[in-house]
Amino acid sequence: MLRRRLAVHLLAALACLACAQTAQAVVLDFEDLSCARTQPICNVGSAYSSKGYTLRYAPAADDDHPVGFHAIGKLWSPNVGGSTAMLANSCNASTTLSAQSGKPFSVLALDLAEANADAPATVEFIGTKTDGTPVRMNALLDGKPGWQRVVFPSAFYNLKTLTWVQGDCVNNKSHMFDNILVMPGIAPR
Ligand SMILES: [Ca+2]
Ligand SMILES: [Ca+2]
Repeated sequence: MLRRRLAVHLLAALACLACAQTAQAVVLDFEDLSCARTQPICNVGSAYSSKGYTLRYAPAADDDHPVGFHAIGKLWSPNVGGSTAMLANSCNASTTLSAQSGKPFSVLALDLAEANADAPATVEFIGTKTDGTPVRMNALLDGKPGWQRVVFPSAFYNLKTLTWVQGDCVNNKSHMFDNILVMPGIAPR
């Protein structure tokens, strides 16, 4: 009887754990940007907040006409599949993700695609750990129209910020992004 009760307790605890983890993980999917439902591309400003996280756009230092983030809709033909996505819409602009709570967060995955379906591109991700240490990873876009999923290694858990830079539009073409899977920081073992 005791053993059975223990098993029930364990099952309940495991179910709760799974429950809590799914509840805490969120996907930033940009589907709330309604202007992209009727326009191929629309300006959404220099910051976007959703589900406890914020993305900030910063133009390159020499950019005289920064234009901010733009939502990309299904009418934008390189957006294969047509799910609303996000574009830092100027060359060398950076995008920085942080948690609104100011607490550490973990980035698990996101999707990238060629913004103009034109050429391969490299996107460098730079995470900043809570102690200020940087972690880096490059993602290579294959140059073919359509989305690729980037899965981050555990070095990208427990970040203060995650930054990545738009292509220079000359040697490195621009990308758009969608479906950022994030969750609160995972305590190191
Ligand atoms: Ca989307
Ligand atoms: Ca592609």
